[in-house]
Amino acid sequence: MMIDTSLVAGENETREADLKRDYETLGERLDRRGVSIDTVKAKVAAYGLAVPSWGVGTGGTRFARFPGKGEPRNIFDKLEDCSVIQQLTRATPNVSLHIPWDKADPAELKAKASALGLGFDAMNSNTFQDQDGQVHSYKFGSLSHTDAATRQQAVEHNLECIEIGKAIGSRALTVWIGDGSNFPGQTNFTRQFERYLDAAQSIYAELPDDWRLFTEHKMYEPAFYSTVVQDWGTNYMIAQELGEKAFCLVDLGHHAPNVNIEMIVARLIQFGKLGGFHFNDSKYGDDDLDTGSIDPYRLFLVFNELVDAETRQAPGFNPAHMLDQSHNVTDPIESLMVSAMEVQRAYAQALLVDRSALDGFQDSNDALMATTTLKTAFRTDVEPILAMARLENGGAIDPVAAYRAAGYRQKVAEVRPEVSGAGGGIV
Ligand SMILES: [Mn+2]
Repeated sequence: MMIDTSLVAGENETREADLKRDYETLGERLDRRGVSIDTVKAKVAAYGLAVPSWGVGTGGTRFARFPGKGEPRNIFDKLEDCSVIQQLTRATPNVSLHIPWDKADPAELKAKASALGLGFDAMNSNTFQDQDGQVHSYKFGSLSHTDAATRQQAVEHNLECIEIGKAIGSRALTVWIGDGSNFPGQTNFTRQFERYLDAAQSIYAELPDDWRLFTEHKMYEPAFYSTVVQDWGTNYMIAQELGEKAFCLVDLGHHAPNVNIEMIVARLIQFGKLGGFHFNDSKYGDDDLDTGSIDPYRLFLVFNELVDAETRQAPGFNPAHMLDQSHNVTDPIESLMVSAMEVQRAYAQALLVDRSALDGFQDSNDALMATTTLKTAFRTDVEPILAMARLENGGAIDPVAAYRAAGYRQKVAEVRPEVSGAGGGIV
């Protein structure tokens, strides 16, 4: 354990009596609505999502990056930071690695993770930037590049990610490419997508039988005129073309403003192609703000679709859940803890929706009562449920307070030298 367990116990002791009262009061209120608080708590306690390894470093924009103190120096430091998030929230048992940023001896990765009580989620490949010594550049694309050797290099990188993933116990590969164009006429849309599909098929062909391939769409950036995998329609076509192990990954920030994401989620569930999520939030063009920080109602509406599918046991429904956000002005550990709890909150609220009442209002076209049914669930303060689930799982009632009291960041800053602030972009 990275944080002293007696410190966490001491922090919890000061809050436990209040929490018990709040939990009992909420339990009575939910009881009147025919909901068992313990059932909801058990589901929340069993819910886990993955933390991206790159999330624990301070992010930046294309203008600048302002590094924080005690940033992780390598994947092993990152795993330690991830384990702090899991220790205090009990919501993030898995880490999602990014290759080549996290490249290390798989045996050492596995040993470190299991010592920290962590597992590994989906592998993430990177063909959106060039690495030192790389033979072919991705400046003009990777899997959809006009040059066959460049495409082959990108395919081989993805196959390497699968190999590393097999060695550390991952069972999914997430592919996001930055391929696209910046000028009308720069590329032929059709031929470019044909090249992409051909390359993606070469990756898919090598996917182990018990693995899933997630393709992730993004409307724009780094390409600003057109993007090869720009929306869920194209993403769905890819999953259809590739086969039954291919699924669509929905990153909440990768859509145009006002797009009805929860409806996209419903469509992908209906046709058995929802692979999973990258949770974050956005306001204008940024796709990496903290989950639930801008529009928690939208997050709830997404979870409303997920709980609907879970309740009716939609065929093949098994989405992967991961945070994917960039922390520029906060301590990444604090942001990831709060975001993981926001995801759990949306899940708990969605579990409170009176589904048979909602069905009735929908069937009788009572729009007002249907939407009120959702609002009733959303307005419920489920914090006592989340906090009790954390406490009973060995976490902290108030993770941020416990983290600050432990002085973890100050401690690691003593051994981790300050990282250069030069340069912008993703780190
Ligand atoms: Mn993403």
